[in-house]
Amino acid sequence: MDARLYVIPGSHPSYAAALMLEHKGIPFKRTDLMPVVSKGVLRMVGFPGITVPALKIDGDKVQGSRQIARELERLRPEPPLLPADAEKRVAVEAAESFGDEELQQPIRQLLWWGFKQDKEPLRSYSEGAKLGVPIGLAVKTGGPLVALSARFNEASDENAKAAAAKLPALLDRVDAWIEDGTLGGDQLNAADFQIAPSIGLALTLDDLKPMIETRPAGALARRVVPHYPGRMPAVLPAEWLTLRTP
Ligand SMILES: N[C@@H](CCC(=O)N[C@@H](CS)C(=O)NCC(=O)O)C(=O)O
Repeated sequence: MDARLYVIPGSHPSYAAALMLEHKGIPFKRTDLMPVVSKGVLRMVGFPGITVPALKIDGDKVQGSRQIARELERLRPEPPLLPADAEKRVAVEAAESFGDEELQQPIRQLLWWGFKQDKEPLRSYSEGAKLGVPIGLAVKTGGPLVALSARFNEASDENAKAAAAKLPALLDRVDAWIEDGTLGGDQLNAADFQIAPSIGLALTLDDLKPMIETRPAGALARRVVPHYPGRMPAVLPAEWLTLRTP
């Protein structure tokens, strides 16, 4: 199979797509894109949407982490990403949707809010990436890019504060799925590959690490993404971290 995955370094759904390609044993080439610039490049190479992960596979174009999961399952059914048992499959699909629709965004917003305070940590998230420009230069000139990405991801003070408040309840749901066996089983599934990178990314934020690392969710991330690149030193207002939305 001829596969090329378009990613933004540090992007959690991009990480999910890469893990699923590896799970299927499909070799692939990777194109690293800078945020914002990514949108134009994706359009230029013929994708209809403007977000990563985006996968070209045997001439077809698939965009979105869940769509990529389905396409990989169709192209190469073994080893599976979804359980054969109907009831288990429904549970895995529910957890996977939650990962995509509810968990990704607050973590993304906290990260971009952090870059607005200090763009230097951007460098650590680009470890090993080939961006076409020296990473030092990308970081030095990255102010407008951070501002645009923060706006694109709606990482306002208000939304970042709400994201921090929401996180404990989101982690509780992940822990409950680990407890009931939907996540973290012997065979990793599409929901594990969707959710673990989000938790892995959250663990790179020094502010969030203490509330995650001792949880089952933290152990799942350590198992599935033991070397998530990047580190964001503490930047969040302390009072945000004590808020809790049920
Ligand atoms: N829920 C979508 C999220 C896609 C998404 O928002 N990707 C981000 C990176 S994590 C992106 O491409 N952002 C463009 C940018 O920041 O310029 C998925 O799982 O594929």
